[in-house]
Amino acid sequence: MSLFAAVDLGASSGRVLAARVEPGRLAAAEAHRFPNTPLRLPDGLHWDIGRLYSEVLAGLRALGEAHGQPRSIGVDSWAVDYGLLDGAGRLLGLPYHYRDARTGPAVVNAVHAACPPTALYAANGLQHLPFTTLYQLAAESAGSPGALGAAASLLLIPDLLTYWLTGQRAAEVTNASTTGLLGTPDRAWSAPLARLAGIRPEILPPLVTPGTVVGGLRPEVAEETGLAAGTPVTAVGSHDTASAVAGVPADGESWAYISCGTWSLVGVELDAPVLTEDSRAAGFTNEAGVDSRVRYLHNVMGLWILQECLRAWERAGHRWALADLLGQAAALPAGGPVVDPDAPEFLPPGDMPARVAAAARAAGWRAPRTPAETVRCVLDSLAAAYARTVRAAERLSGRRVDVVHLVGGGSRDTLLCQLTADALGLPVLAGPAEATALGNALVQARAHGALGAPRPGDRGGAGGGGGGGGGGVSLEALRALIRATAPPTRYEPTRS
Ligand code: LRH
Repeated sequence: MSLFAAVDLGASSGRVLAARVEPGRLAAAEAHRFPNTPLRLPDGLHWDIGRLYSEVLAGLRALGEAHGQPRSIGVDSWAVDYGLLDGAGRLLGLPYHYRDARTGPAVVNAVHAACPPTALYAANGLQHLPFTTLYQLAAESAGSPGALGAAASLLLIPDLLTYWLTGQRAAEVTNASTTGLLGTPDRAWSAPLARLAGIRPEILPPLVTPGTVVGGLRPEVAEETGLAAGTPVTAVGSHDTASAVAGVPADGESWAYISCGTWSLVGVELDAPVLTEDSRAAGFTNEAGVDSRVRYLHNVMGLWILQECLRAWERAGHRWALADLLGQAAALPAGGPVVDPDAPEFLPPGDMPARVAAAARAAGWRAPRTPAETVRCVLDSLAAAYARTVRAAERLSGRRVDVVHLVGGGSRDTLLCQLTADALGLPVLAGPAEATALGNALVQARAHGALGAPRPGDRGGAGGGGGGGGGGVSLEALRALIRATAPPTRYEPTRS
C-alpha cells in the first residue's frame, strides 16, 4: 500500500497522520499530535508559527520512523491567516491570529464605506466575518503598513509551511477562497478586491488546485526529518474545512455536514454558488471546495466556547475533566437555557462562563449556575444553532437534506450528536473524527494514482482544469472509501 502524510493544523491542536492507501483500502494512524498555543504579545495575538513548523518536522520524522517513506505530504490548516515574505523569502513578522482585536468595527466600516456589503457579496460570495483576510489586510495597511510595503508574497498558513518545506510559493485555491480576495464564480484573484484590502495584487502568488505537486522536500528538511529529499509536497484542500468536507462519508445528494471542531461549519455541498440577497443576509458563504465544488455554509461558533470555558475554570484553579462534565450535563433535563453562539461577544478569548451566563440572562433565562449547567447550555445552544443553519441552508440552496453528517473532534461527543439529532428531527451520522486528515490524504492518494482508475459511472474527479492531478477518481468514490473504512455512528432523533 502507498503511504501518505497528512499534516492537519487546527486552531487548538495539530497532527500528522500516516495514511496507507490502495484501491478500495485505507488505513490511517496518528504519527504525532501537538498543542497549538497562540502567543499574546504586546502588539496582539499571534500564532507561534516557528513552533508549529518544528512540530510538523517532528511529526514527519515520527511518521518516517514508524511507517517508512511517504509518497507525498499534504498540509492543511485553519483559514484566513497569512504571513508576509520579502523578496529574499524572509518572514516579515509573526502571523496574526484571526481572533486578534485589530479587525474591529472601525476597519470593517471603512471597508464597507468603500464597498457596501451587498457589492462585496456579489464580488466574493463570502459571509461577513470580521476576521476575513480582506479586513485583516485593511487593518494592517491602515495601522502598520511597513511589512506590506516590503512584502513580495502573501502566503496563507498552509502555503507558508509548504514554502518552508519546499522553497516553492503558491496559493492553494480552497484556502485562497476564504480571503475575500478571490472573485466569484471565476475563482481568480481580483485586483479590485486586493486594492480594497490595501495591498498590491502582485503579492498574491499563483493559484493551484488540490492535487497539484507544489514542490519537493528541500535537502535541509530531508536531513531534519529523515525523509527523502524531493519527496513531493502536494496541494490538498489546504483549508481544513475543505479537506473535512471532502472527508465526509456521505452517500447520494441529500445530506448536510457539520464540521465540528473549534468552529462548526454547517452547510451543504453545491455545484454553483448562491449569491442571493437572502443568502447574504443569512450569513452564508460560498467557499471553494475540492474538485471545484462549492462549500455553501455558515460559521457557527463551535466548541471554542466550551474550550474557553474549560480554560477559564482552569485559571480559577478547577481542573474539571470534560468527560465528567459531559456526563453530568447529559443527566440534566432538556429545556434549559439557550443562547446564540454566534453572538460577537463569544469570538474573542476570555471569561466564557461569565459571558454565557450574561447572554442567558439577557435572553430571559435563569443563568446556568454550575459548570455542568454551563456545558449543557453551550451544547443545547450549539445543537439549536446547527438545526437553524441546516434548515436555512436547505431553504436558501434548494438542496434537500435527509441526513446530517457530523465530522471532526465534536463527533466524539455523544451528547452533542444526540442533541443535534433531536433539534433537527433528522438522523445524525457521526464521524470520522479525523475527516480533515483523511480528506487531505485521499486527495494526495488520488493525485499520485494510488486509488487506481475511475470506475464506470464515476462522476469524474479533480484536476480537469487548473493542473491538479485528479487521477479521474471522483470525490464520491473517495467518500465511499472513507465510509467503508470508518463507518459513522448513527444517532436517531428521540423526538421530531
Ligand atoms: C476552521 C476554520 C473555518 C474558518 C476559521 C478561521 O478551522 O478554518 O473554516 O472560518 O477556521
